[in-house]
Amino acid sequence: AVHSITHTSSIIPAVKIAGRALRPATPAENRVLLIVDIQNDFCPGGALAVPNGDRVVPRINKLARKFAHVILTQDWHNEDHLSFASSHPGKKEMDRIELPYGSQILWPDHCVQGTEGAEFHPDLKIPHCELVIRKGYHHEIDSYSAFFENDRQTPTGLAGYLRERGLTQLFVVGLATDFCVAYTAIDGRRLGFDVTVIEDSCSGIDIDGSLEAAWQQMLEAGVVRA
Ligand code: VGL
Ligand code: ZN
Repeated sequence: AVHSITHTSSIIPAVKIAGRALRPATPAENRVLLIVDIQNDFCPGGALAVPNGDRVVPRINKLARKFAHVILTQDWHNEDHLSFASSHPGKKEMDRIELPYGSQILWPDHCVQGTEGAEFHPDLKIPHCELVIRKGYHHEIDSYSAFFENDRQTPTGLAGYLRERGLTQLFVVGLATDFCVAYTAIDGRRLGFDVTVIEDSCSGIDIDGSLEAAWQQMLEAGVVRA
């Protein structure tokens, strides 16, 4: 099996997470770094700024250099997306509404396709990123997870990509811990991937205890907190 081969001549340094050295990366390796939504609108000054959202950027840049495989996600909404409070007269930001797929928090307009707010943070430097998964472009469905829209059924295509390429160990970082990171990590487990969330390279929104609840759910799903 691939995991039992010892590679001695790897040019890519071994990854250390929480002080633990993992196997050195090789062309055959199956680890992938999934970087969630490092976009201007989720950073200070943006439309849906996550506290300290930009603080994770240099950490993620550094971490990414140790991964042979890196994938980015990009929240990518239509202008009048149903998850925006502005699409619901009489509602305000952070109100909740019921949609066919469940409860939906109404967000400020953010990450609108083609806008500067939807661009990746300018300091994010991941030249070897091999795939960008865009999500949230179906008008009536929000999409937190990199795998499925919030109906938990409409796929983004990421699972197929990972399976076809033999990438089975996911390391998830980015914004926001309690929404897109958590949904991605939990769906990854549901689909049978090994999932580790690297906490110091994430930042949360934390609405009504959502950060603690998200960690609880991630741990219950078998996500490793590193
Ligand atoms: C996100 C709320 C709305 C996220 C995206 O990236 O966590 N949160 N859209
Ligand atoms: Zn969004």
